[in-house]
Amino acid sequence: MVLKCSRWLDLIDYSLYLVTARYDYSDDKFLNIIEQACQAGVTLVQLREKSGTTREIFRLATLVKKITDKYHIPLIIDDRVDICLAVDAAGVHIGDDELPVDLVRSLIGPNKILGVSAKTIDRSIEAQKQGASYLGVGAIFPTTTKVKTCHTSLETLRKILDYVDIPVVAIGGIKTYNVKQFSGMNIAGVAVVSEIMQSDNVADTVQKLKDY
Ligand code: TZP
Repeated sequence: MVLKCSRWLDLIDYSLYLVTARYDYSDDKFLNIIEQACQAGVTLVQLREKSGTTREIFRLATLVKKITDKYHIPLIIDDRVDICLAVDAAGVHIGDDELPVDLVRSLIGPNKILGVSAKTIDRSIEAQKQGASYLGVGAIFPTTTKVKTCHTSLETLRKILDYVDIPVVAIGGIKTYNVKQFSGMNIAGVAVVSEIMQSDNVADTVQKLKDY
C-alpha cells in the first residue's frame, strides 16, 4: 500500500538506490535486470533516460513502474516532471541544468519525492531550503557512466552531511569493493548505476552493495 501523505516521504528507504542505464539492452533484458534488483532488495529505483522521445520515455516509465509497484518500491524519474506526473511516479530527480528546485516542488506538490544533485555545500543548503526531499552527492569515485559531473570528495560529502537535515545519497563509481568506505558515515544510502545494471549476478551484487 502506498500512503499518500507527507509522512510517507519521511519513510522512504534510500539505502540502496538503483539508477538505471539503458545501454543497448533489449526491453526484456533491461526490465529483467530491474526486476531482479527489486527482488534482491534495492529500496528505490530511478529511471534515467538521457535520450529518446517523450513517448518512448513514457512507455519505459510505464513498464518500469509496473515492476516497482509489484515490489512496493518508489520510482523516481530523472529530469522529467511531465513523465513523473504522467505515470504517477513517486518523484523526480533534477540536476544543475534543470528547472529551479522551488519551481519543481510547486509543480509536483508536497507529496512527491524531489531529489536534487548537489556537489557543493551552498547548492545543498539552497536545495534543502527550496523543497528538496533528498540530495544526490557525487561523483564520489571515478565513473564510466555517461554523466556531466565532476568529482566530489568524501570530505565534501562529510561537510554537506553536517550542513543539511534531509537525506543524502552518495553516487558515482560505487562498487561492491568500495562501498564499505561509507561505513559509519551518516548517509541515507548509496546510488548505483553500472555495478548493478552491468552485473552478471544482480542478486549477489545487490546483496554485497547493501553491506556497508
Ligand atoms: N550522477 C553523478 S555520478 C553518476 C550520476 C548519475 C553516475 C553514476 O554511475 P555509476 O555507474 O554508478 O558510477
